[in-house]
Amino acid sequence: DLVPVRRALLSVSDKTGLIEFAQALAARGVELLSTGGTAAALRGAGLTVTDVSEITAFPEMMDGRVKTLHPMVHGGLLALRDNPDHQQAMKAHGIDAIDLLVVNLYPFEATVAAGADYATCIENIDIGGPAMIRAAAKNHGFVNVVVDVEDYAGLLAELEVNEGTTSLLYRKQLALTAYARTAAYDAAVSGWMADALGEAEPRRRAISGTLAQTLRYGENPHQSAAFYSDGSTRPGVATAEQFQGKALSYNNINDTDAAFELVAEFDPAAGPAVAIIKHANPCGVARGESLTDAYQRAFNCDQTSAFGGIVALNDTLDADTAREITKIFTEVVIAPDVTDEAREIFAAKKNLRLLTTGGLPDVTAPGRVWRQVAGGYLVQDKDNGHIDIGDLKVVTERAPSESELADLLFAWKVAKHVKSNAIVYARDGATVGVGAGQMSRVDSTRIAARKAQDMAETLGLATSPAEGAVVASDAFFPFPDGLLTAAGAGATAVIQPGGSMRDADVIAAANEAGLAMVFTGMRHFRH
Ligand code: 93A
Repeated sequence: DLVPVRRALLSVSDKTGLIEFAQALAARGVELLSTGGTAAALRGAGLTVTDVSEITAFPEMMDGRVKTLHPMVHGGLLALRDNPDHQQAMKAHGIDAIDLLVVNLYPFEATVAAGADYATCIENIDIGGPAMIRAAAKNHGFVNVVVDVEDYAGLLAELEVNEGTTSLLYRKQLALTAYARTAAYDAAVSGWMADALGEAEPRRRAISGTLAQTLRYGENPHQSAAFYSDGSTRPGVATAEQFQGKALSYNNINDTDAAFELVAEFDPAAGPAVAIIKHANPCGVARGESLTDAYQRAFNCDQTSAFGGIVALNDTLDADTAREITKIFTEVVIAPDVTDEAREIFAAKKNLRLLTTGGLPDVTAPGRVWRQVAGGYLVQDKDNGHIDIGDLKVVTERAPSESELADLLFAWKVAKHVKSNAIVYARDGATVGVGAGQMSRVDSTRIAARKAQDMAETLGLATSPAEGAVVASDAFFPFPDGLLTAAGAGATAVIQPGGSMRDADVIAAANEAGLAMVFTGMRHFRH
């Protein structure tokens, strides 16, 4: 299955590394064909090149829209070398085989990212490039296709090892990369068109991405897994820079995402905040006087669960906080930035992964989320719902105090990131009990109260921190029971969407218990 590389077509927009690569091919006696700009660059470096327009006997025309779309090119890429009919057709039409295609596409994604106007974006949709890539990839039995500057060295190494030929396995790997590239390219075009149309509905969006990382395994060791990037430049786990520690696992990536998306709810201009995540749910979230203080308060919420957790910070990781974090085993720390001193402190902990993102994402920005079900995908807008004080409706006789209000809004932001049914007790800008993922709301309420009691025992507090705390519920209380459980644990104020058929009963129960309660009118289910 070794096939010699004798004739190559090079047509690249990104000319990085082109000359050295083409020189190495020429040194192997490979004949070079090329399109306008690429040919000019190669000639400029003293290489001998045949213009594609010479082979097609057509000039490049219509602003370059038609340059390689021709049977002399596509026949050379698609002909089966071992098929007599194909060989006969090549002979009859004077088509020579092309063994290597090197293409990188018009920079459509970069053009869009630079904010170019509509017509410029349209002109940057490459047609001939993807057509050639797909043709060469289809014919990987005989043809090599390179779509990434990063793969130049690999191809030269393959030619070196195999004395001017390539193996079928290698060509298959190139073809796989090639189709991933054209799929991502078309997804980018489709996504841009959806934005340009103001397409609110997500259903027209293509689901695609480029392979970012092959993972050791999935949620469990018997599941294989990979991480795909959707090309977004938004700060987050997909775009973060990793400083140390082994590669992230599937669960790490999922948990790190949950941690960072949660902490991004807290604008660093309003003060430091820290979230600690276990199994995609927060086991402690807090604001603080300093980042260290916020970390300690988040940690105190549930010291047991925080062991082996994922820590997200809304501001630059400093030395004091780094020192505090390294006191227990932590899997991953993600922050917008890190000081040199903090990095040094972390360097001593070889297994701790440190990620920086360069900033926080805008949690109110629109986005879409996908979930796979058997036989299809569910697509929805990202939950970027946001509540301000002005949106709250006081429904009880007693209105919340100023400090209760601040805690209610804090707890509400946290509850948005807790799996339903979510119940969050909070006090002085820190969670003191989280009930997550239960099938009944009253169970989540009981668990959250129990966690607050555990916190009191761990820290040696005289009373449960749920006493005098506020409570957030991600969806309405269908009956007074959950609310009464919270009141029984000592909560003084409640935030919830409202909208239950029994709202009147729940409000009456709140009044009787002396609770202040506000309705948000917005629900935050998270499944
Ligand atoms: O406008 S195109 O879609 N029409 C074509 O026939 C065609 N063939 C190659 N763009 C086409 N290309 C692209 O031109 C390649 O994908 C590559 O990105 C670029 C290289 O042009 P040049 O060699 O003139 O710099």
